[in-house]
Amino acid sequence: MFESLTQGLSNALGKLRGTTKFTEANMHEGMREVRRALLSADVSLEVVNSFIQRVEQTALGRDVLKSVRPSEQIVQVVYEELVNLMGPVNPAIPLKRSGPTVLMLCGLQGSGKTTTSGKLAKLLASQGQHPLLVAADLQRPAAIEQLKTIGAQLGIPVYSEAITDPVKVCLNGIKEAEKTKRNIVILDTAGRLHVDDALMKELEAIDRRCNPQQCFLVADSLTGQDAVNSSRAFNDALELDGIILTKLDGDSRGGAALSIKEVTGVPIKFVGMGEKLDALEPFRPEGMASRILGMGDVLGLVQKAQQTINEEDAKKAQEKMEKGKFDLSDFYTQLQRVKQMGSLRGIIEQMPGMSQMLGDQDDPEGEFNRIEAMISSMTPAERAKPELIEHSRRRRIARGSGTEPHEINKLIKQFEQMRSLIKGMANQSMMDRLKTMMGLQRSGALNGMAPLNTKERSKRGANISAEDRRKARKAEKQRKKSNRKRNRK
Ligand SMILES: Nc1nc2c(ncn2[C@@H]2O[C@H](COP(=O)(O)OP(=O)(O)O)[C@@H](O)[C@H]2O)c(=O)[nH]1
Ligand SMILES: [Mg+2]
Repeated sequence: MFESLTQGLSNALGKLRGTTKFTEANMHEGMREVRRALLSADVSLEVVNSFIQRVEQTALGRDVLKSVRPSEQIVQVVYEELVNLMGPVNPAIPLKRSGPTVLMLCGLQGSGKTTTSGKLAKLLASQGQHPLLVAADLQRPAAIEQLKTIGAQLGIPVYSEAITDPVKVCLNGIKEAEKTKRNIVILDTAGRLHVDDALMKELEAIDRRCNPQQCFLVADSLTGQDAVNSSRAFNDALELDGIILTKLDGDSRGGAALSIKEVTGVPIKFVGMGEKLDALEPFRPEGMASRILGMGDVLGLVQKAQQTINEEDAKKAQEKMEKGKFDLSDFYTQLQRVKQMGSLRGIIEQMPGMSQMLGDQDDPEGEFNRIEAMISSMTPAERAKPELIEHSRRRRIARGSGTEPHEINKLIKQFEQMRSLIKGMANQSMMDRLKTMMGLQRSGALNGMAPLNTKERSKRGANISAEDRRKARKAEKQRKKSNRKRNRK
């Protein structure tokens, strides 16, 4: 994910790092490189220009040039501005107190609506909700079957009807949810290859008649600026509440991820990270910015780890990692945990230093198993102090694990590098930032999709009269419009 963008930015920022004496001129030069990297990542020109301007202004305003470590400060500023560019976002889905909460998913054909409907249902079900999927794509005959298959896999009911009016299917689906006590309805609507009038009319009719609490656009990140442009069109017609950006797992450039919020005013709320039904994550700009700058996403990793292991364990591992007190035994434990967590590629990318260590393997599973075999052939003393491992020990370990002595050597070298990288990160102020977020996260404040408490819910207007809701929608539309105007400037 984002390989070419990360590479470009790290080259650009790396050059700045090599500078011993900082001046306004060479910072400007460095920013030119950053600009080039963003443009070749297909970030839209207007977004790149305002981004660079903000970074320069902030850096100069903060007197980065006079600071002790100007190059690191600039990385910090770029990180903060990336976060600002993509955020703020609250991926929580407010639930209605009575009656089903309706979520409408729309988007172009092939963007991932049907898959994402299933993923979202799974995520919500895992949080104790009771979703119902509604097959409202009546354009393609196979679409209903596709959703039914997904529903059967997940054990989540799917409502469908052999008629041609999608509005009716949606309305009946909502009635069905009321009857069968499902508290969330997910509408999987039809798409077209391009934005066209017929599609927009159909979607507007569903929006008007079903009055969904949230309307999400599903957009394919691989289509870059096309995704951004079509999002603008969908938002003009439907007042989107959020964007679900799919196929980020295959996106090496990141142009849509970086541009879409700035251009449309609509935040990304979830990201699709793979074809499997568990590959949907609430969007966190901080994690994304860290990943883009090649620093890994410690918090995201910890969140995922918490789903498989207990909190105490995760806290300990996190602290050890931050302090750099982390030996091969810990690493071994981590590897085994990681194996329980699912998609290895994704996890490797989130772990600082890990992707450098494993390289761009086609078969990360196989490489994991080799590393595991090597470490399990070491004695506890060797794991704690890899420097003990000299020639004859190396041969013994290689024989025990069915590998070659030079591979043992390589593993130890790379482990040392990874350890110093993590330790280095711990000294940066960005780490403090992550730690603060960790604190928030433990207290539950970042648990994206947990239903809001009653007080907050009524504040958000989830359970108010139709008249009030209309007024609120009008005001919201106005706000979004002026947002858009501002963003277009
Ligand atoms: N790699 C990857 N593939 C995805 C993701 N989301 C959807 N897809 C694939 O994109 C294709 C189209 O998805 P589908 O849900 O049928 O799109 P729809 O036409 O919008 O309903 C399918 O092959 C999905 O498996 C994702 O996040 N990552
Ligand atoms: Mg579909």
